Amino acid sequence: MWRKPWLRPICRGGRRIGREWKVPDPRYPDMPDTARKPEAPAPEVEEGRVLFAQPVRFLLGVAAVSQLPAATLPEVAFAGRSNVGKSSLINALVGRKALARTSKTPGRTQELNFFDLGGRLMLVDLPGYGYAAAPRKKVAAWSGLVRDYLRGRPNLRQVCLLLDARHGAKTGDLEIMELLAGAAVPFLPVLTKADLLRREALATRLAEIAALARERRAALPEPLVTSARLGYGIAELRTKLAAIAGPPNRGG
Ligand SMILES: Nc1nc2c(ncn2[C@@H]2O[C@H](COP(=O)(O)OP(=O)(O)OP(=O)(O)O)[C@@H](O)[C@H]2O)c(=O)[nH]1
Ligand SMILES: [Mg+2]
Repeated sequence: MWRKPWLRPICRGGRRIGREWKVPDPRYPDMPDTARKPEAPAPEVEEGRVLFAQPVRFLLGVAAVSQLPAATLPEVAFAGRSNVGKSSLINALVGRKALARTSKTPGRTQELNFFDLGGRLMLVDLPGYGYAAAPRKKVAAWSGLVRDYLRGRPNLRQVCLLLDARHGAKTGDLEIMELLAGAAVPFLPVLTKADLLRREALATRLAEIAALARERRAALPEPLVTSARLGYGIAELRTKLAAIAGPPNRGG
């Protein structure tokens, strides 16, 4: 039936590579010949992925220290200036678009919002600081609440301190770093919105923050570069947070 057998591979979508004709594997029609099976992720990366694939639920919003939930799970809080991208980063981590509410205008998050991740880790979305346009009384109340929480929470294992990659660390950030050092709570500097900077500017900013972190007692090594918009650094942050989460709930 094939009068011109050399045309057979071409008719089947094949092409010549070196001296051989290759016909695509019909099971993987889009896979290029050079595609190899992707390497399996490192076990700790896999742990991070599994942790953040757990169901996550909004537990409660807290406007006063007296309303804080029981300090049972290991906790990680997301702190930073207003509009730095705290709520967006939490959404990127858990792979949900609008679990934590985000907004273009600063001052969106006005309470401490607690999210229970699979009964293994509590994520806490904090109101931002440094938002001058909000009523003064309100700002004082938020920052008082955030400070009291950061100082006195026994199960707070780590703070992700978010810094806008375009602006770096400002006065409010340095104050929080001092407070955390005083409370012996470790913090991880996390640069956000990396998609808005060129590569060179980002490298300079990262070096600057790494140097600043080296001088702080409470800083964890290796600041992280992230973009909630593009998903940069999200798997890395998941991996780091998996190291402080509680053990998987077996059989339940
Ligand atoms: N380009 C870019 N924009 C981002 C990124 N992450 C957040 N944003 C934007 O930054 C704005 C603020 O984001 P939020 O997540 O609400 O910031 P927040 O720190 O929770 O703000 P407050 O709750 O007001 O303290 C929104 O318009 C987001 O879309 C990012 O990775 N890249
Ligand atoms: Mg927010």
